[in-house]
Amino acid sequence: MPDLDAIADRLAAAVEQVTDIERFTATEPDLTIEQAYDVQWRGIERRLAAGERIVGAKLGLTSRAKQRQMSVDDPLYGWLTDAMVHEAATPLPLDRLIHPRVEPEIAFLLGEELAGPTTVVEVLAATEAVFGALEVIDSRYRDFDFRLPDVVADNASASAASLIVGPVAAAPADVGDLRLLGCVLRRDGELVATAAGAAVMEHPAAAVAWLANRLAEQGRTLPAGSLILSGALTDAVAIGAGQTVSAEFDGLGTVTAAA
Ligand code: 0L1
Ligand code: MG
Repeated sequence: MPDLDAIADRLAAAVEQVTDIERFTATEPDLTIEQAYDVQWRGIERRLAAGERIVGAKLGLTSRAKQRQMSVDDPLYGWLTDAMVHEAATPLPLDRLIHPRVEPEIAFLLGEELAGPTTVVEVLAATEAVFGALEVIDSRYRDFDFRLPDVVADNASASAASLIVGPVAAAPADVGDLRLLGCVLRRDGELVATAAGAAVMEHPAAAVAWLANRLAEQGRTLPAGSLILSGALTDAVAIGAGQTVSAEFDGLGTVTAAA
């Protein structure tokens, strides 16, 4: 059995030292997904012990294209803490990041506890507001080269990452069909990608439902007040010193990350 504590230590050191590492599955091919979630949770416990607080969760691999790349049929999840919430006006701390990439997402703020089994309709009913958001992911692994257990252990590429929440909070009923909600992604003002909400599991709320259902297998729920990043609408775009990445969301304003 892989030494889960040693893997958690190695990941924590890589965050602390801002160094990339080889994926664990290169030497531990038997590392399972459940063991990887165990490692992930050990990393979150360290953050909690250091005074951080869980504010929500994130989903990744929510598009069929990314799932095919990784040869999986399901998304994955990680946890968000208060230390990961980044103010749009503040430049990203590039000295804490290895190879950051930015991706536009629809964020859900839960007004009520969400417990699985649940559905898209129930997720929308439990949602107080949706926001446009940018997630800044940053894998611990050299060249973003990982297998599924590696990326799960690395908190779904959010071990050192952050999120920026957009300026408009809208009740789901006021934004219309989230599957059709459009997004335009630009880097330094130049168009990089366009997408609609359906890029995320055909409905971003389906990703939130998947998460609640997955957590229910462990007897866990998503409490009221949770902020959930439902998954990337487009491919992630690299950001470097002096660059800005902005996402314009239909009805939800524009969110900008500056480095
Ligand atoms: O938030 C994400 O979609 C990232 C999930 C992990 C895969 C990656 O780092 O590309
Ligand atoms: Mg993401």
